[in-house]
Amino acid sequence: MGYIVGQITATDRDPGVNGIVSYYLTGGNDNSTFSIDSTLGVITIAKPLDYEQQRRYDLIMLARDSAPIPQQTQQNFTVMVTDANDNPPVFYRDTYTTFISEGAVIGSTVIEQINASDADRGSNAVVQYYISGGNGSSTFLIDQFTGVFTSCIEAELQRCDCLHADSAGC
Ligand SMILES: [Ca+2]
Ligand SMILES: [Ca+2]
Ligand SMILES: [Ca+2]
Repeated sequence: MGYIVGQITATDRDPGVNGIVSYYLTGGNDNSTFSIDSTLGVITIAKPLDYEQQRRYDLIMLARDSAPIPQQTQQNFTVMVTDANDNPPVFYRDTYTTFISEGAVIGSTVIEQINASDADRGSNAVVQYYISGGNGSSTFLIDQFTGVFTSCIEAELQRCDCLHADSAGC
């Protein structure tokens, strides 16, 4: 807030008070998000911007002289809001619980898929998945991109320290 978005200037050829210009924001200023210095024409942010709420503002500016019967001119000023990475990924479910037989085949899917969404845009919204704890002996793997859980698959045995003592290579 207080960040300068831009400045508008207008000239008026009349001398004296008839040529002193003041600036006003007369339209498109949704939720009073912007303010303008009426003397300098400097436009600043008055309320926090939120790309996820509003991406564009079509402001209408007015330059008016100070004559008793003033003259004025209107100008459009478009503000495009760009995305910042201000949202974390959110899982679709609070918890995931699954039951797996101790005789399950290595490489079988444990949970169909875990999924999270991210309200940002572009690379700010690309979600990758990791197991960050509770996976002692690297019993499980997660596909970083799809979120699919599996028990250790045979091709990964060299980097999986499998719990199954009877599994080849472990
Ligand atoms: Ca936001
Ligand atoms: Ca994000
Ligand atoms: Ca954002």
